[in-house]
Amino acid sequence: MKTQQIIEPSLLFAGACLSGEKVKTSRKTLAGLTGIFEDTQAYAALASDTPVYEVFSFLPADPPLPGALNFGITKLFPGKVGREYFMTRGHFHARIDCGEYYWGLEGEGVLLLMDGRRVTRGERMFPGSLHYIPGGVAHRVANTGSKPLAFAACWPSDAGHDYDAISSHGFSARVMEIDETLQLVESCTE
Ligand code: S6P
Ligand code: ZN
Repeated sequence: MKTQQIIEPSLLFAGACLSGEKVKTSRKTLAGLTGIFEDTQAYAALASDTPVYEVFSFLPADPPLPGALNFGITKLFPGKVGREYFMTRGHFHARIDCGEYYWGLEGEGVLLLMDGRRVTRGERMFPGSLHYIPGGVAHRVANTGSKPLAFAACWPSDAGHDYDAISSHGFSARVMEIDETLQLVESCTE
């Protein structure tokens, strides 16, 4: 009888933590989010080194390969700039046909989804929520709770990121606290 050794996995995904030798970490502070929040005075009054989010990702194909899948966990801290909740930068995929899955692990928030005609909708995120993001749809997450919001993501390795369209025009709606209530407010600036 021929036997083989059963090996340990090279990645661990426990709770909201991703670990493994090849996991990369990136961190975003307020300094890296210039121009995305509506209230520029409130933004300027906050410490620029305030942590906003961390991304732990496993990118199996370097360079990217059609068919290969990336996996990542984003941990988005609670906070607000003026009345607007801390959020990710947001992006379209450079390869516009590439979709993505997001799913909620910890905390609560809102996933903003904006299509190519700049129509934006918001989906509630919570532990166990699952979100399919079709190709051609920009995505951004806001933490609307008082604890860190963690979500996992899986996307094609060759999707790429297009941040320029969002840097120039933003999303057409913002996740804000108005009169102590969570609101999705349509922007009139873009
Ligand atoms: C990648 C995926 C996520 C985000 C992360 C940070 O396609 O959507 O891993 O990169 O949530 O958001 P952003 O908009 O700063 O890349
Ligand atoms: Zn994406």
